[in-house]
Amino acid sequence: MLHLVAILLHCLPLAMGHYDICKSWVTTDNGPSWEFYACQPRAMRMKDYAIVRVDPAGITCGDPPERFCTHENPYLCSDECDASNPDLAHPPKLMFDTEDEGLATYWQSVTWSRYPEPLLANITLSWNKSIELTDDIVITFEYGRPTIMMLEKSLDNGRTWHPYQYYADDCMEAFGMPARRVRDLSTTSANRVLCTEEYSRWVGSKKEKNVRFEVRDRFAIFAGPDLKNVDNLYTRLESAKGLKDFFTVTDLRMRLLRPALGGTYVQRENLYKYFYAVSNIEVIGRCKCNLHANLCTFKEGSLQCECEHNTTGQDCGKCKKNFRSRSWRAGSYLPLPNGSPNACAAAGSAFGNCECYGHSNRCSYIDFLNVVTCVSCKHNTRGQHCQHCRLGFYRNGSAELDDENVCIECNCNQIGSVHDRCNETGYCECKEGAMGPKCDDCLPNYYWRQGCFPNICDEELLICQNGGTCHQNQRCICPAGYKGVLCEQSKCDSESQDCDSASSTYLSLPALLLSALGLQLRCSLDS
Ligand SMILES: *[C@@H]1O[C@H](CO)[C@@H](O)[C@H](O)[C@H]1NC(C)=O
Ligand SMILES: *[C@@H]1O[C@H](CO)[C@@H](O)[C@H](O)[C@H]1NC(C)=O
Ligand SMILES: *[C@@H]1O[C@H](CO)[C@@H](O)[C@H](O)[C@H]1NC(C)=O
Ligand SMILES: *[C@@H]1O[C@H](CO)[C@@H](O)[C@H](O)[C@H]1NC(C)=O
Ligand SMILES: *[C@@H]1O[C@H](CO)[C@@H](O)[C@H](O)[C@H]1NC(C)=O
Ligand SMILES: [Ca+2]
Repeated sequence: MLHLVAILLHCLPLAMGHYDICKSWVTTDNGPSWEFYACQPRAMRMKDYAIVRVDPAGITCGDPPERFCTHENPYLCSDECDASNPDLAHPPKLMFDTEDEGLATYWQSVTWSRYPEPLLANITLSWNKSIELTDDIVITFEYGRPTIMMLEKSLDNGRTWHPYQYYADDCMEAFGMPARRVRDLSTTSANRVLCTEEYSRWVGSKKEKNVRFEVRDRFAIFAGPDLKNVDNLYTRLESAKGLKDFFTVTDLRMRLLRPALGGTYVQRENLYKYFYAVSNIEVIGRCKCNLHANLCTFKEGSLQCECEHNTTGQDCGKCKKNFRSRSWRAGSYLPLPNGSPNACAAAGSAFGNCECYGHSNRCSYIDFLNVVTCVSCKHNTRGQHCQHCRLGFYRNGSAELDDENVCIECNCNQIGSVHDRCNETGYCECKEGAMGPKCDDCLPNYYWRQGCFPNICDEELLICQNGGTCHQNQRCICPAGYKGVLCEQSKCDSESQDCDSASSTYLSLPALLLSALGLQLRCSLDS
């Protein structure tokens, strides 16, 4: 049996062949390197991974024990359902077991003893993972298929539900919908939700047991009756809006609304023959990994894609940390035959080219400039790739760009420099009179006092006169009787007694120059 299933899966058009590798090591003109492709996991028997829930409480037969009979043998009601006896119990898990040849095991509901109140049951399968259906969903009913039922699906782990298909022996009466067949759908209506009468009419409970959700017939609309033209199917799945999502589910729910009636009206006098019994629910599909993984494993109670292409998440639905230099995209089936990986851009790769040299681990896409840029550059760096130094810092020429200490503070003297920026060798821009790499020195003939100021006196050109001494180039300390910047002035006013002691012979060159410039030097004129 297992062998048979393996062969069956192998023969499914969407179970094999295409998109089964994510990357390969190839040799090119530039040497060997990885080549990446769109890839997807193999189809699996998804019933093995589903969590099942049957509602309402008490709908499963056997508690208390109950007798029932079949439509074929309506008056021999000697069969018994007893939840406390393993041989007579029919718990939900029997919808998912592997059956021995010929001996069906099944979940069974209570009988319709409360007629005319409807006999309602919900069977919900949850995967906590998006699944892409690759073959028909087949629900096998022992003792007759429901005369009214509905299949619902969820794409968000059961938060919202949508009708998937309606089933009734009379669609108009049950749902107010005309009966349609999936085989009659066209390319533009392949994802239509319809009501079908094909699986609800009474043909004998042994003759037809299956209710289908026809995935293959819908695929056949694009791939041809024998599903040979798979390329066209993949092209359509990629390009037709909503088509891929139509075959994607996280949960399925069978809403059983009225049991098999055996081809007649409900017979009130024998309600023991009305109930639901499901022996198998086959769901063949693959994990949805957005074409970024070819493996899907069962971990910690859930299926998870083994993501490639530097993606991550349960469905490979986002980029890995440090690979977010451009926005995430699903892989694509196109162009045929290998598709496009649409990998997340690795830092420094040809795609996104958003190396941040280790100074940032976040990139952001600026839409209107169409550029990807590093965000919050650290270590005093700045720029699209954190490749420049912040203002007030300069590049250490002997350090690599990814060195944490690549940017050195300029340290310009606040008073001596024009601003706190410096050039590539760390030189600051100095105010007049200042000098040195940091502008903390003064040019010759300047003195430092909260900045550089021109000398007032010195030992060469601006010599203090009349015995005055030069104090720190800032001023002349004049002997008694003299004043002026260079002590060149005699204090020979009316109060002064010693004007005469001044002598023109002491006049030095600068003083003469000053006098030549017409400055009033009263003492020398007086003498
Ligand atoms: C079955 O599920 C539907 C929602 O999909 C809910 O409205 C309904 O009450 C449920 N029926 C039972 C019998 O639990
Ligand atoms: C669903 O799957 C996610 C991711 O694997 C996991 O974190 C979470 O616990 C699962 N939830 C349940 C209810 O199993
Ligand atoms: C993903 O990142 C690794 C480095 O961590 C790199 O070797 C590999 O080529 C990347 N794959 C893709 C598809 O970019
Ligand atoms: C510049 O970088 C080199 C190499 O990392 C380092 O040895 C040197 O100390 C750095 N210079 C300064 C001024 O930080
Ligand atoms: C930086 O400025 C100093 C002093 O002005 C100069 O000698 C040096 O060449 C400049 N360096 C660069 C790279 O411009
Ligand atoms: Ca079974």
